[in-house]
Amino acid sequence: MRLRRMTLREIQMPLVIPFETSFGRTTLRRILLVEADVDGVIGWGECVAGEGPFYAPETVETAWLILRDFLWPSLSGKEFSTAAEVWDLLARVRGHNMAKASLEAAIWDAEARQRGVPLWQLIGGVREEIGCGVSIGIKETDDELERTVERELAAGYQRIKIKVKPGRDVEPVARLRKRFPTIHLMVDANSAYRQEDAPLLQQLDAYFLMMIEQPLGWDDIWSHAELQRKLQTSICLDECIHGEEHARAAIALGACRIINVKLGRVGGYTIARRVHDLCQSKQVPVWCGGMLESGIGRAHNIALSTLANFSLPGDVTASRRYWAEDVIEPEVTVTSAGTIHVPSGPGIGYEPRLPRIEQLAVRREVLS
Ligand code: NPQ
Ligand code: MG
Repeated sequence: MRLRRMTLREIQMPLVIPFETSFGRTTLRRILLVEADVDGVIGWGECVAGEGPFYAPETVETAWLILRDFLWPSLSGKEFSTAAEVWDLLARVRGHNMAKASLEAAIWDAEARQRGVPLWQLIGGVREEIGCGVSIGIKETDDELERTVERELAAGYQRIKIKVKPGRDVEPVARLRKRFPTIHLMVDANSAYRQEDAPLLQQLDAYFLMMIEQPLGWDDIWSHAELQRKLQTSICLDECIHGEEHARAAIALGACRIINVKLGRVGGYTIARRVHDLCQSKQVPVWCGGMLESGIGRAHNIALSTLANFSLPGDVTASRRYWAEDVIEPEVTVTSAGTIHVPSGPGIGYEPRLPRIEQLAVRREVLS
């Protein structure tokens, strides 16, 4: 196999409702799509880097530059026998996992299409239906939050995650727990707290949360280990886990009991599978995180979620929770049981709508 051509496009899509986290508010997503031509077969990937370096260091601009100036030259003209070899070919570039993942995932899609098999089967997935949870942004009032949770539960979603930040934490959780005593509930702080906040975070132990996601520094595994010793509630790490080494360190140190896996954050399927396998061997459950993806990234998240140890519902939801109109056909839909049926077609199993993508594109570049 050889990468013959790589087409980068930036599309811009307005969210149906703004999404607020402890690091900021997003209303418009700038999304970098990668189209890879592998021996004449087209595969698609999505770069999940943000508009600014506030969740992670990469941005749409840095990813574009790295893809064009460093990843394309690392792959073009190179022969490989499977997408599983792509990670090693890109390894000379340090970091920039979101850029790497977008290209690697596109090549996995192309390989699956070339073989005529669903990508989820090619990566070793074991289930044809995945469980779904929702991630709810920070709301101005508890009333608004409560109404939103009510609506998502009515839609069938299996667990509710709310974003928290200092000043919007214990009270909203207490209120939700009172109103919904038995739901699967969790919080995500996106690194908004410090070690000194341990007493405040300990108050959350009273509400039987499934987990507290990434309360402390985005790259600080050690402090999470100290905090986990003081908490009954399980810590789940997101931002801290950039690869297998981080997962191994975090588990060994007792910094978390659950790990959120995102393709972009760990650099693609090869490392996502290594993190998955390691966690499975240590009996640490994983689940698939979300990055407000278009249908392309969403489809990849669905494929990833079919691996055996993705035993908790992920942040993988229906297209229409985010977009008025998605860029894939069909759109992603969720059953009333809060599940997604994994598609059986080749590759990611959804068809990119090229005319729609071109219409949304504000920038493109073809490398060949
Ligand atoms: C998380 N996602 O699990 C992330 C955070 C996040 C669905 O909760 C632009 C780019 C906007 C990256 C919003 C969810 C984003 C973003 C949220 C990442 O922590
Ligand atoms: Mg998170």
